[in-house]
Amino acid sequence: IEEWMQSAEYVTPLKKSIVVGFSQLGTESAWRMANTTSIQDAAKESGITLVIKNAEQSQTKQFEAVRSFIRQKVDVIAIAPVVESGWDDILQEAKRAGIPVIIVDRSVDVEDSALFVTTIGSDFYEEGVKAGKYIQDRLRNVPGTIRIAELQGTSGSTPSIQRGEGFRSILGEKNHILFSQSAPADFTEHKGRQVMHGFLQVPEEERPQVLFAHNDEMAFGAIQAIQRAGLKPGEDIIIVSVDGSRKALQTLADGQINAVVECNPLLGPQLMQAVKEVIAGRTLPKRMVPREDIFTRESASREMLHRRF
Ligand code: GZL
Ligand code: ZN
Repeated sequence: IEEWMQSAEYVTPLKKSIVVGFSQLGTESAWRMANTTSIQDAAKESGITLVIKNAEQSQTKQFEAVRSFIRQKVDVIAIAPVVESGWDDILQEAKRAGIPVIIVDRSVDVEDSALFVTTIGSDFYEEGVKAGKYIQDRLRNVPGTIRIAELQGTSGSTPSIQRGEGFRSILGEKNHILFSQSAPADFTEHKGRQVMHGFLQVPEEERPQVLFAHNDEMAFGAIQAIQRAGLKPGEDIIIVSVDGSRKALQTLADGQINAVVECNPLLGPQLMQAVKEVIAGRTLPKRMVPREDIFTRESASREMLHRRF
């Protein structure tokens, strides 16, 4: 074997690095930035070339990104889909080009699940259930009707649909629970503040006693609106949010938020592992879910020590 490797016939196989085209949906939150960083770092550590395009919340820009990856003949396409619907045609184009697709974070709602290899992302329904159970425990012996306000994420996105469904699976049917106000605020602080301000333009007896914000940024915006109305966030209005950014855990420790449901953005290592397995021709489970927790004031400071975002 030694002589053969010395001979002219033996050509060192060029270690062509795998190329992944990733359509990231935006830069709207600390969660999203941490998700992007995790994927970039994991690509570097794996020696995988990552081509990343930011769609700024536009599904059309995501389609354009996928088409550019097809033209570039990347090895694998990864997509964090801004909304669930409308993906069948573009995923058919990737399939016809023979390029495997991995869905990251949120899900796509397509007729044929063979259009993607796997989806790596949180169980958003479970996150909603955790938030609902926290409120249920917190309000166990509070008399009378409880009015709940809800700041929803991007309409039609998996986290917004499923966090709302999970939350209602715990609190929906109760007769003394009233979902007094519920509206989308796009997962941003600015919209969270605007929509919460609107929620508070009611007579005192119609004011919500609970706010479920589908992510930290909308909770931060709501806190500003609540304070501007002369109320105490975390006391006059019980607030639960989702994600678990460092800033949210600090706000939790300060008592302005009452519980934060963890949503893990660090999907990079799982994504790159899945890419290698796809390239190696192995079959993958259709769904991979990261482990997640819920934080309260007691656990905030401990969790702060090893928060990555
Ligand atoms: C959840 C992710 C959501 C975060 C928001 O996995 O899709 O989008 O909860 C982000 O912060 O905007
Ligand atoms: Zn932790």
